[in-house]
Amino acid sequence: MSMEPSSPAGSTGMGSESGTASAAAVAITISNFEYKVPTSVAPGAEVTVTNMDTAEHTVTADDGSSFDVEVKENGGTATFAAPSQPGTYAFHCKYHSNMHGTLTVK
Ligand SMILES: [Cu+2]
Repeated sequence: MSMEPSSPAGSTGMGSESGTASAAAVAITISNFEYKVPTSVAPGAEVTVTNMDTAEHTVTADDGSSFDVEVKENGGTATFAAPSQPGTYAFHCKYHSNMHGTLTVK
């Protein structure tokens, strides 16, 4: 019973038809101590992070300044603005040093 359906609530569409916020809204999901990150996000896009784990996590840019949010456990969310400069931004969790991800802005 631990397998999730592959696409529970439309964060993976390639711009097919999903309504209002066309290019801006993107989502990162944290579950099982792993980040699930979109392939890329637009510069300055609003990124919503949802934490499905039972431990609190953070999304903290390795460069220490691009973004840094804490995300409460059990479905908590946090929002940050993607960097305005295109590039590849590595990030990590402050609490779990084995958690890493990459945000590609372009
Ligand atoms: Cu963590």
